[in-house]
Amino acid sequence: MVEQHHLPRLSARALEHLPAAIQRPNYDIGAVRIGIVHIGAGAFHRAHQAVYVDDLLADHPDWAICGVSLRSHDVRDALQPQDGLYTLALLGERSRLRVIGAIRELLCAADEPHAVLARLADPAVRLVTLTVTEKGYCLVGEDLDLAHPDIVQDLASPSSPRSAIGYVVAGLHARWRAGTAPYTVLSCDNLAGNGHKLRHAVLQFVELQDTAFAAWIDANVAFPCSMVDSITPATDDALRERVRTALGCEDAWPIQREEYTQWVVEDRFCNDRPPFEDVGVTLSTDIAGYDRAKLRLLNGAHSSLAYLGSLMDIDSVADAMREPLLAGFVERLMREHIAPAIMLPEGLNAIGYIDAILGRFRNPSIRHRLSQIAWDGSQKLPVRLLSTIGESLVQGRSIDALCLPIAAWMHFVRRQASRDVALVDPMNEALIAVGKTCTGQASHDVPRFLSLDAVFMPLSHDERFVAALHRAYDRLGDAGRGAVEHALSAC
Ligand code: CS2
Repeated sequence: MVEQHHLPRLSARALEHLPAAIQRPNYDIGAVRIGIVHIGAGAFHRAHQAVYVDDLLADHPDWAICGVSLRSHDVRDALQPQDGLYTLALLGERSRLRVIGAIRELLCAADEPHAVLARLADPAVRLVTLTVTEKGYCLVGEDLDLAHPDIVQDLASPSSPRSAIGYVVAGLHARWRAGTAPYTVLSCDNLAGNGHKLRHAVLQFVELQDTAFAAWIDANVAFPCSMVDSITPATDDALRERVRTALGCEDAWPIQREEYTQWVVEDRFCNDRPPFEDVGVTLSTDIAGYDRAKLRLLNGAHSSLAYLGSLMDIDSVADAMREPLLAGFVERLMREHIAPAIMLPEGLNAIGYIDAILGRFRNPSIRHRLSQIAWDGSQKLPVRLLSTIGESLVQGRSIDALCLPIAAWMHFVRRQASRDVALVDPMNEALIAVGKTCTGQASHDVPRFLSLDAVFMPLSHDERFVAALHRAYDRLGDAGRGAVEHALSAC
């Protein structure tokens, strides 16, 4: 066994003793001021938006971040004792480590709601960003789910919110009452038209509360859309050990991502904005095309690998890309079935974009587990694959290949249910209930899945879709490795 020496904790004081190869903040972390509240301070935010902010704080010190977790105190408890600092591993041909200082305050809303509300009311805060994942928006279809328990509670007591929407609204309410300028609300989640969806949900919520306040939001608050992209595998022991050895410090929660990163933001802010263009963010007036390309191609391919690969007992994306049948299928899916069915942004070359995605998936320095991508299928499939299926049907295109990963998800749910393994999915209970009744026969199982309106409406009424899904489900047979390979070679 390797002897574990007691190492000092990463902290402001430890910064100057770090080895020279470790990049660190090029500004005084004690001298910057909070201008952004971020809701959902998980690994993706810390690996993506916080890094752009870290790049601009030396010249623009009033845009530091207050990172808020809605429920869990894990991030706060890990990072507060290390002065908010954490290590980011950038994985590429020559991987490197970097200590990020942009998050200057960490709050857990469940434990300290008043501190969060005070920050949101602070006029120095001009921007609120969110990464709360698809389910954090509490939507059914395009609308706010008024039956969602968190929304029910927040509508009943708006001054002590629980949901992200509830906090965004409570902060805006304090500013409206105080005559303070509102903040811009910027969604950074993988949802098409994320800003439009968030705005619509906020207005639906507020209209039930106070129509004058709703009119003020409608006229004064900007909800720009954004597209975020960087592959961020969950932290594992190998990363912790690497960081420990390289820094000579203990970091309670280092994170990792690929070197590649992209952030496209709609340039529509209502109260000042960071000079994002100086640090590599693309500001655009229309980001719908970028959004579509990324969600449908990269994320659509990712979810396909996740479900088909899991049935084949494959561990990671890079491993999946070493399986010729699976890699070939996903490449055909992107080139022949997704790209031709969607409108790409002007100037984006589909061939090059898909080549780059395939290269990123093959990156051998990254172990991105398929089980991580398989989370929240009920939320991801509609935006990633079912939307493309809907458009392909309108265009009269074949949807057989696109239905294979959907059928693989159904078999995946069935398999987990038969093994009594819970799914990481907000619809876990409903899905496991369906999975438990499955027999493996398409005629029996597929209609049961299709009755899950939140996932399949409006497609479940389309006969062509229903028929193609039955075929795909049957094609996957017993959903063992051999059957999946057979189905992949036939598609
Ligand atoms: C992945 C994404 O976990 C998943 O569902 O598809 O997190 C993906 O890695 C990112 O969107 C890449 O930008």
